[in-house]
Amino acid sequence: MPFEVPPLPYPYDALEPYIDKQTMELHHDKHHQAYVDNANAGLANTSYANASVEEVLTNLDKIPEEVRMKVRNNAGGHYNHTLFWQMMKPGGGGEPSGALAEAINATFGSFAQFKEQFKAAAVGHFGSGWAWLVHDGSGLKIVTTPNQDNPISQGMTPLLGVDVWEHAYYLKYQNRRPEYVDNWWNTVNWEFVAQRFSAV
Ligand code: MN3
Repeated sequence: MPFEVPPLPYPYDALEPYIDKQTMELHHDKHHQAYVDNANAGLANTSYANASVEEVLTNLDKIPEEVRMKVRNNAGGHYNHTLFWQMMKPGGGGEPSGALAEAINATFGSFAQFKEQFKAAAVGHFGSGWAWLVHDGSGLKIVTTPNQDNPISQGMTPLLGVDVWEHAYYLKYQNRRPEYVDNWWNTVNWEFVAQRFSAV
C-alpha cells in the first residue's frame, strides 16, 4: 500500500493564533503531499513498496542505493509530519502530567528547564530540520535532526518534535524562529506525547 497523507485531525485554522490557517493548508496539503508522492515513487519498484514507514526508516541501508536518499528524505518527511499533526491540538499546551512529567523533571531538572533546552536546540539548529524529545532506550534526551531525518533511524523513539523548516513558520513569523517556537508550545498535545512515552 502506497503511503497516503492522513487527514489533519482538526480544522486548518484550529491552531490559530499560534499557527495560521494558510501555513497549515500549505504545510499539510502541499508539503506533506509532496513527501508522500516522492516516497511512493522512490519505493515503487523495491521490496519495501508495501512496508510501513517505520520499517522503511529503520532499514534505510537496505533500500536500493539509487533511491535511498530520495526515500530517506521523503519517507522521513511523511513520518515526521504524520507525527507532527498529532503532536499538536487546538487548546493544547500547558504541562505534561504523570510519569512523563516525572521523567522530564528527573532528566532536565524541571519543566521550565526542559522547555529552555528544547527551545535552544530548535532555535540553534542550523538550516532545515527538527528538534525532538526522544527516548533513546535508556532515558529522555533532546536531539535535532537535519532535513527530514527522524530519530527512529538512529534507534530512538521520537516523543515530541517541532518542525523548524522555514515552511513551518515563515508566512506568519518570517525569520523569527524563536517566536514561532515560543508560540508553538501552546499547541502541544501532551496526552499524545505521554501515550508515546508509555509505549516505549
Ligand atoms: Mn514541514
